Amino acid sequence: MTKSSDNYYITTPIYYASGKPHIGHAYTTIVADALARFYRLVGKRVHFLTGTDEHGQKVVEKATEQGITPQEFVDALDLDFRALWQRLQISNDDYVRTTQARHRVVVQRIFDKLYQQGDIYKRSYEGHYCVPCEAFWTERQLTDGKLCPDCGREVTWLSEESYYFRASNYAQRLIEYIDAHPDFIRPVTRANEMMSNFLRPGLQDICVARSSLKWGVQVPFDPEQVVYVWIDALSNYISVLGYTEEDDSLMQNFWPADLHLVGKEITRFHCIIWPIILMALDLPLPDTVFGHGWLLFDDDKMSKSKGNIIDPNEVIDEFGSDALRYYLLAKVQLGNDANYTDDLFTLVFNVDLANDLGNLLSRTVAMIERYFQGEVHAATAADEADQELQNLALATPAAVRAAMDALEPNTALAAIWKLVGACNKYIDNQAPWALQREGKIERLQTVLYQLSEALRFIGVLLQPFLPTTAESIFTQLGIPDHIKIHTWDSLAEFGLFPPGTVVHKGDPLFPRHLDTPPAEKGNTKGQKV
Ligand code: ME8
Repeated sequence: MTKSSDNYYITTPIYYASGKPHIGHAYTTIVADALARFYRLVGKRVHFLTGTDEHGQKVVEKATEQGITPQEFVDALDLDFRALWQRLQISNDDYVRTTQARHRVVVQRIFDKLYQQGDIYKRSYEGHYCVPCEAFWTERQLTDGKLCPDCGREVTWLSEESYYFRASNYAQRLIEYIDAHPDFIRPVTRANEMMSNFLRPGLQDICVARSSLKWGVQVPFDPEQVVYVWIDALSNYISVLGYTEEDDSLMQNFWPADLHLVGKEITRFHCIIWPIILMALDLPLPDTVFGHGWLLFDDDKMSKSKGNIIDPNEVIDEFGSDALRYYLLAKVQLGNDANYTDDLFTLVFNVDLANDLGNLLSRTVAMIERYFQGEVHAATAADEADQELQNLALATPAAVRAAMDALEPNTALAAIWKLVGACNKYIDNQAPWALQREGKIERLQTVLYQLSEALRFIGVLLQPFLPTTAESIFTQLGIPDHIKIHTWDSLAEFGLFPPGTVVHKGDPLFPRHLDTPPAEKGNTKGQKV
């Protein structure tokens, strides 16, 4: 069986369960969620995976500091991650933890198979090692001859007997693969980086098991050794699909993945180590690995090891989950770095969400209540302005689809906001209050019908991005669930909104924030902690 193009498999990195989730983790997961929801909306069968990476030295150290076992430590963090995903309405279909038995057995089988076929061998090794990043570096890669090129901390010298993967055997095949598959590594700048920094200079064999580690998956034929982080972590993408299990229907249906969405700092692992493991296992490679940019704070990367972290829970407490989703989806271009500041967040909240979208819904619903006791009446003859609004609404789904296919959620939201803007302009130009004053009731009914229908389009289109808001739009418009006009297919026609529907004004979607940004009120959100 080969994977159907109707099936879509998307993954986030599995996040280290060594510290609380921060806004960087939220960013990747929200983007993946918007894509997963979008492809479900257009009718694909989606498998969306996220999870936590729970092994490694850092976990042992942190657990020891707290006087608890590594398992207790990761169990507590797992709850934090899951709680955040729930608050952010993340619609993952599965959640993997590398401490789960289903994952461990697959890692062991993979390790065993690669050893049996000669891709993994044992030798002793000495090298520069960065404990926080859990990575070995060559002399050449170090900054100033002693610092980790990723986090800038001092490395230590480590010597031990370990298992190695013969990466060098696969380098040429991988170079040819990347050359032949321009969509495999995106954006293209990352593909160029991979080629010039790592592949063309020649691949060194990769350490895949360590005797100095105690917290991890045991090497099946050598209990002194533990599988080193990357083979363990990367295998999650297939361990959850039941690779090597008797029932491999998930594997058949969803592998290869359509998209591994990752931060740019781990592109290397996903575009070099993972593909060669897959080649060695004789499995197809994922369609795309996308290495997105970083959210920066004061132009510096937010990260647990640097301690300059923004807690997404605080942002949600203050502005709501959809506001955070909107900001990260609409104001960050996937692939580029972006600065996060409280001031910018508040501005975007007030302008795009409270003013543009929130007001559009509340004034439309308020006018229908004021002029027609809440009832939406049928439209009569459409004039040029009506036609223009209708044409834009009908063109927007294709624009959103093209943007999502191109992995540009910001462009998709810009297209939706163009429609929102056109609706607001339509209200200003049509001036329903004047139509009422002048007794032009039929025209008034038409204008309010056009707006209700355009808002239905906006509600449908917003579902993947702002799920709570989309639901509120449907509720306030009075669209009952059983009428199937919130589906993607229903956007093929403008005019499906049923006349006679009664709208219900609800709470404002986004109550305006007049406050000073939270950081200035003594709250630490957005400050280095
Ligand atoms: O690397 N901006 O886990 P991790 C944007 N366990 N995204 C950010 C970010 C920031 N400032 N900080 C983190 C690991 N991220 C491994 C992955 S996968 C088989 C194993 C996001 O907890 C981004 O997706 O350090 C980044 O790649 C990931 O979190 C790193 O999470």
